Amino acid sequence: MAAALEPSGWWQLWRRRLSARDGSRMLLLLLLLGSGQGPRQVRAGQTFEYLKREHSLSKPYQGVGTSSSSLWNLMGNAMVMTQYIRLTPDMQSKQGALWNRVVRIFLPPVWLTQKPCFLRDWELQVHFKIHGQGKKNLHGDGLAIWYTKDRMQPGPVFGNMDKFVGLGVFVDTYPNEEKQQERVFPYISAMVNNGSLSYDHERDGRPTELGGCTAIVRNLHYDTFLVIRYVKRHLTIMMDIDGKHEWRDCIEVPGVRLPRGYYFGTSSITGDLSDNHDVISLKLFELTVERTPEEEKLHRDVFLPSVDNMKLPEMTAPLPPLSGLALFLIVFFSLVFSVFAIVIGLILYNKWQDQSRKRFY
Ligand SMILES: [Ca+2]
Repeated sequence: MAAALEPSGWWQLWRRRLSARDGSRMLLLLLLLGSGQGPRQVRAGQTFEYLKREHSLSKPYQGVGTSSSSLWNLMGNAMVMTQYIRLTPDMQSKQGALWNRVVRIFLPPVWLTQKPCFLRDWELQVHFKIHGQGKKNLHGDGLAIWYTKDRMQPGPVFGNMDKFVGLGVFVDTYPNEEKQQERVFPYISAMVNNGSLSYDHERDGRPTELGGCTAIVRNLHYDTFLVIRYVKRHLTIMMDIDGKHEWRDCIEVPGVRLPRGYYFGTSSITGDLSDNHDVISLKLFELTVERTPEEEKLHRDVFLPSVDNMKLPEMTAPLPPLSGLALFLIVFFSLVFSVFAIVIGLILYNKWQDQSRKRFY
């Protein structure tokens, strides 16, 4: 392990430890420590991590895509297999997606469906496999991982809608732009969108990317992983694709403002060229980070995604989404007010009738 440490010291070690890939092993550790309900302390007073089962997916995929109460919905050509979920098979013109939601909750008098993720700091670990018959650039198009306002919206961006609102991380396996000699594919890139930008497929999303790196991920005989971490508005993307059980840096962007209450999903598309795009697991960890009072002020909730020092075309901020309680209170007080108004109306009407009767006699 010591040999794997880079000169930047404990920070790297902390980051790797933070990315404990095996959630079940972590839970076992918690149970052994006699604190099955509690989090694991990663570093004194700093960061805790919890596996959030409601936003995670792993084998066996019971009920996925079939049960109405499933946490995960399938779309398009996506299929549940015993060992993986296949977003697309190695066939032309297919697209598939997998989207998370939390099961519906009854809060009288309304049913609240499709509850999204409200975590502030999180880490998503993606275990995936891309493989197929295609040789030397004759395969495509790759897969995307999403944290977005909308879910289940098919479209041209790796099988998802264009002009999305949120974060997209792309594992692009086919170089569409001929001139990109200096860029070796497959290539991982990230994009934050407030709904105003189009993903330029012909240029592999280059005009709007936050950063990226080469990731040789096709037809490997060992497991491949990607981790997206969002802590204190800092977006970090790392990968473990060399079979060494080590995270390698790919993208690091500070000042990324993502609203809470978005959905996690993954999608893929094939065109003239194809590949099998498989997802084996998605594990979401809640990271609990201490903030100074200044940071608390700085990290207030936002309602539209943005990146500091990067100008996105203006969009009008939508009204903040209503929480379940707010919705319930609005409905409840509207009902009370309506009943009250009817009663007052009836009283006034009776009085008016009495008066007109008196006048008449
Ligand atoms: Ca491409």
